[in-house]
Amino acid sequence: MSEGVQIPSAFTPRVFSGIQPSGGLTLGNYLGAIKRFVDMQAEEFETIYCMVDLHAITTWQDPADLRHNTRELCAGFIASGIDPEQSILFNQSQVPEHAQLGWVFNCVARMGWMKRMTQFKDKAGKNAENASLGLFGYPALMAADILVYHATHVPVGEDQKQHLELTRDIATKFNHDFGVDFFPITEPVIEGAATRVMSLRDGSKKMSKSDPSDASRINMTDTADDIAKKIRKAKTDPEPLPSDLDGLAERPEARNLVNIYAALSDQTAEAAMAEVSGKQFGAFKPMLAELAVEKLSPISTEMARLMDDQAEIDRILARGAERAREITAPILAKTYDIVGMVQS
Ligand code: AQP
Repeated sequence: MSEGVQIPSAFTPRVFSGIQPSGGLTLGNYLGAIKRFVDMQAEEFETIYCMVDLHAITTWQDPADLRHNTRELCAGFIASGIDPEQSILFNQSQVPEHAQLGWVFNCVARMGWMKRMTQFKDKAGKNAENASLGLFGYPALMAADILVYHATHVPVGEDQKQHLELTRDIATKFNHDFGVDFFPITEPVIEGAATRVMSLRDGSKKMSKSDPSDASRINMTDTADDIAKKIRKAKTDPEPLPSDLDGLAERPEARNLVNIYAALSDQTAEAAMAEVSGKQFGAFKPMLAELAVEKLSPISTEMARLMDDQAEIDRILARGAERAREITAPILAKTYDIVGMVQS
């Protein structure tokens, strides 16, 4: 069982999480989310993992790219260790109950709550008037993604914490408004040494698949040479690594590389720091590059192999959607009943 994970007793321990096919998978997605997805699959949870394509279109996606990225993401999940027999693996648009419950939650969530969401502000930037309505409503759909399974636990990176709090607020308000105890109050699972992997070019910015600079991120499909080059060129400072983590407090780029090293070597940041303290970046970066290549190359090789048989990926997604709907259809039907929709 992951550290600190509480199981609310009335609901089946069930994990849901998703990733947007809005680009290729990054090291941030892998360390912040997918590694945890794999750990939780090995524990006593039902695990449900989704390619959230309805979320992806909240910003412009070229249709051919979206199709490719969805299949590649599915390959990335499997290559990283998600077993499509053990877990339910599918893309969101094939399970209509996500969008249907999302509409109900649009009517539960309050404008004031949504306006406080920092990710909307970050993603909409200075041109918020021109952002899609979907981008603004994104967190209500995310609450539906989770609660349409009565999921009890959601492994995510640090950036999703506020959306998880909103999911809890929506569940609480729904239960209160209708006098029921129908939706669980979901626990976020934000664990590991790299819950927020930062850009390799700017330690104040999250590593992101849609960052215009490819040098800012490590893609899960990067070659060994690309990975080594990007780490070699990663922004750092001239000082050697300090003796403890406190010494990294004002050095975000150095802290980021140490966190990545820790997460890739399955250590705490403290243990990794003890191993690398005093090293110059000239010595530390090759160590990190070697470790990253050792851990990521088998995944990218397997992704490429899986992408050779896209019909098989589509079969996995269709089967996953069918299994998902066995859970979502009765939960949506009960929600409609609670709300007072006549279903004849
Ligand atoms: N840099 C990161 N560090 C740790 N975790 C991260 N995650 C994303 N980036 C990092 C986690 O990955 C999961 C899926 O995220 P997502 O793709 O659905 O959305 P996102 O957080 O908006 O990711 P990106 O890469 O920044 O996508 P774009 O560029 O399209 O907006 C989540 O659990 C997230 O926390």
